[in-house]
Amino acid sequence: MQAPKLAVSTCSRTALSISPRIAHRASSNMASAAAPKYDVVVKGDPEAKKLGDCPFTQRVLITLANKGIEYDQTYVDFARKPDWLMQVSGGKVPVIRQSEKGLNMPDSDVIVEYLEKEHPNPSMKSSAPAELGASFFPTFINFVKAPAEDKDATSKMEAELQAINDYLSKEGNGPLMGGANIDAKDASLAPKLYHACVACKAIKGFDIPEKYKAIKTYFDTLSSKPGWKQTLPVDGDSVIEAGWKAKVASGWSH
Ligand SMILES: N[C@@H](CCC(=O)N[C@@H](CS)C(=O)NCC(=O)O)C(=O)O
Repeated sequence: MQAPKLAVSTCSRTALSISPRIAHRASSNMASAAAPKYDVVVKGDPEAKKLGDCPFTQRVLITLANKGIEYDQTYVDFARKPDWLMQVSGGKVPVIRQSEKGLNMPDSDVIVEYLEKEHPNPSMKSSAPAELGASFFPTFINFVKAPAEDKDATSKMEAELQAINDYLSKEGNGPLMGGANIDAKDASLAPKLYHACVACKAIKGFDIPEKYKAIKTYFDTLSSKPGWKQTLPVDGDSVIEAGWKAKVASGWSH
């Protein structure tokens, strides 16, 4: 995990009130009623209060759910980003806020490290190798944008998936990176891997869980965990699919 990149900053509370918020019950292991509640700024539909597609936000939501921390969500329509979000994070989500502490913290790397320090139980520290999946997201983006004849992009993508599949299949490992429980590696990697499964099937006709059995088991196991389904886009895989199709068509790079 990287060192914190950004200091905690404050922003206008009047501006914050314009965004609809919705409460989330993370799990049965609730924080005490007196504890200040986190508000997570997410991509989504502020009118319908629907969570959209962002693997970095999902990482933070999974972390909160897994630690049994109650939170609200503030939905931001990316076509109409509020000024306060531009000031706090340059327009990116996730951001976590806690009005009582004047906390406005962007960047999932920083946020999950902060949550682990503030809420050490249950620990989500991972014993999986730091390098496992470290290049997965850029490799996937390169692959999903590449023409079918780009064999290099294909073999790099397959190597990433094979390494993940091999690690999960090793005796004593799996079904999740954290074994039976979600750990920090799962919270970080699973949303990216899920985006890759959906986008690769829709755009490249490449069915990842079909080819890599431990990855299939991985998602079957995640589905039974609190904090997985509730942190995926409310309108389902079509949202992820449409997002990646638009990114590929625009020549986007991360
Ligand atoms: N390094 C950041 C990346 C966050 C990020 O890129 N979020 C995307 C959404 S998934 C975003 O807000 N992009 C701004 C935009 O598309 O306008 C983190 O880990 O939180």
